[in-house]
Amino acid sequence: MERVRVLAGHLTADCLDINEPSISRISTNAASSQGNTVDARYHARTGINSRGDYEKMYKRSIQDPAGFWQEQAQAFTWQRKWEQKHMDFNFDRWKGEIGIEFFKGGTTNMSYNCLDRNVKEGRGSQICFLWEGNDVGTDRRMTYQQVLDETCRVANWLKQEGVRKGDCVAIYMPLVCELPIAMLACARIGALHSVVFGGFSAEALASRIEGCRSKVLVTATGGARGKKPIELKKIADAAMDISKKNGFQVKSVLLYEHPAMPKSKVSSQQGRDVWYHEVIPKQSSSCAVEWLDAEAPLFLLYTSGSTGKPKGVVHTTGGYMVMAAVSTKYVFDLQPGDVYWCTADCGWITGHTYLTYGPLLNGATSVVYEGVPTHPDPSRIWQIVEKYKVRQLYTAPTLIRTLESHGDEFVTRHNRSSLKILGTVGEPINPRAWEWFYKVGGEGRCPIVDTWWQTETGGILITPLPGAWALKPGSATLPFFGVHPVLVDDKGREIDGSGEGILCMKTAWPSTIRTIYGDHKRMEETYFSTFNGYYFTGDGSRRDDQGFYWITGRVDDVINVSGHRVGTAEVESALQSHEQVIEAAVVGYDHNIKGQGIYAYVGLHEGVERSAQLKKELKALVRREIGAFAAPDVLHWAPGLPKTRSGKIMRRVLRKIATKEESQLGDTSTLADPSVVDKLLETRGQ
Ligand code: 6R9
Repeated sequence: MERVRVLAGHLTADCLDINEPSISRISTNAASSQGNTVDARYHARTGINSRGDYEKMYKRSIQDPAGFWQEQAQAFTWQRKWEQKHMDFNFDRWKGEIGIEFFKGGTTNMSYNCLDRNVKEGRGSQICFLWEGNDVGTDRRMTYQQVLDETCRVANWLKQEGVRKGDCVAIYMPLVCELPIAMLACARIGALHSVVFGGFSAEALASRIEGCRSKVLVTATGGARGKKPIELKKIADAAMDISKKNGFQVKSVLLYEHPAMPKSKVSSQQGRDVWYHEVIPKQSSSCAVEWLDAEAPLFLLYTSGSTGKPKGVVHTTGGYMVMAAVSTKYVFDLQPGDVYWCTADCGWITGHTYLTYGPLLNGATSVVYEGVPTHPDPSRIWQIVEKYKVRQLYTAPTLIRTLESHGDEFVTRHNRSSLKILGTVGEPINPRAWEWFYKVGGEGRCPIVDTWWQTETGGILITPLPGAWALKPGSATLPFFGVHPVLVDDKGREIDGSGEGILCMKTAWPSTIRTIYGDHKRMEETYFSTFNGYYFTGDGSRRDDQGFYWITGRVDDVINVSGHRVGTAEVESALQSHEQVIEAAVVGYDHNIKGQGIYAYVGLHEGVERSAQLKKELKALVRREIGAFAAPDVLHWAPGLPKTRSGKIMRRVLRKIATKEESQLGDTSTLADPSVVDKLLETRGQ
């Protein structure tokens, strides 16, 4: 991956009103700026087949967003229709509280629209989930009717346990059908789900359970990913113990027995834990839906930011539903009955919007794969594509790079003629990986939709529409309907035409983040105070003369590891919790496969030996505190950290040392002790 980082010297702290390190770089993709064009032919069933078709609809969506979105919303079942003036938003802190409202006055239900509506429309016997287990040969299929029945049973059990509208249910599950079903069951009764990715540690799970005071936890004995089974229940138990010490007690646990981790191998606590297979089949398979206000919260999902603890991003019922449905339909040209596969886990936003809600709202068949894509070998993905005749395949650049590194033969041995559209998400895709995915994965026939969006945006905001315009590898191209991106400079002034700046949104879209759970002020500060009047994405971007957006990556202290957001502050705080550590600073660096890797500088107390064993311990500590994906790739013993006189760490210097670009350190005259740099260079590689 060839990337050139350009220091954004003009982006200073003063004008941004945030700390110096927070916005420090804009990187640009040198190879892609050439703008290689690829014209993948595809005829979309949505009727959007040219840039002209798109422009017409896009213009309307911007000129009359309320009218546009209500037209889109009509495809769904609403128990009560929205009011005439149903849409409103305020992105201006001077005018008052930040707020977003769509379909005001309307009532609907997500679970109804995903399940009952499909069954009523005759898709009861159509496959809803095609589940594929980690081991070849383990699979399972569930029809829409079966998913509806099971959702009702779980919903009834939740009600029986006292879960009510507005309560929060934590879900810590492997990627089995019961995971999206648990989400749908919550949605059915108006409870918020908070899905915690199965790769998170006990500490991380505990803080999420406490964060939303989940009285109920849905979990499993374990899961299977790759060669070794995952001991989920053990981690869940540890998490509940931690929460108990913190004064919060989970009342009931719904425990699913995963075949990879038999019942006999886990402990369960009487009075608190119940077995899924014992209690759920006894429940009734019908459960009336709770009709909810369009603005009632649907779920919260924790995500990492540049400071502090992860934030519980809240999405609401009506707007999120419409955005999920409409974006899935247009971006993937998804029609009822299509076999569609999103490789994400439900623990991330992509698994919410594009594995669960989006495909079901469109009556599609969603492939759910529990295992790792290279298990038992790197042909697995393509074998699954062949097995289920997948039409749309939506995945992440980090996976594409991994597969590419194993060579073409693993791909070409499988029949991929069913594939029509490929998609990527999570991080900027480098043109080389794009071209490999296009030529080898998609046989040079399938457009690639490089979709840019975030946990906070709920749905895709910048993306190609398949077949509508020629693509440029590395560019997410144009805004989706109803989305109004702008690039701003350091002073928050909009940049016209082509140029480079910070990506912001000028107006609200239906699935705009509504709040941070329990902390509205934090949401206002995080997203609406950097540039007043705009939603601040935290990403830099370039716009070329065709109006195409080229996302250049985060401009804040968030590291994107294999498409997963890791906050530097979280990793630092984990490292600092070790008694032999005095200070720690973490930066991202370019990594061939992961996109970005984690580089940690660690300062030790006087007299502590810098040993390989301690490095191991520290990595394990991060794994335990956050999760394996956040463990530093490189640990650098730091005799000191480069700090300004006011005590702020100059991360730009740390980034340069990490990438061996010390000849380009820039101005270090404001460092309190400039000799720190030399000392760091001496300890590099130790
Ligand atoms: C959906 C998701 C969001 C961050 C985002 C950006 C990066 C996502 C991208 C992309 C370039 C794309 N990102 N898609 N960068 N091109 N197509 O990933 O949500 O986990 O919240 O991450 O991921 O930096 O700000 P989330």
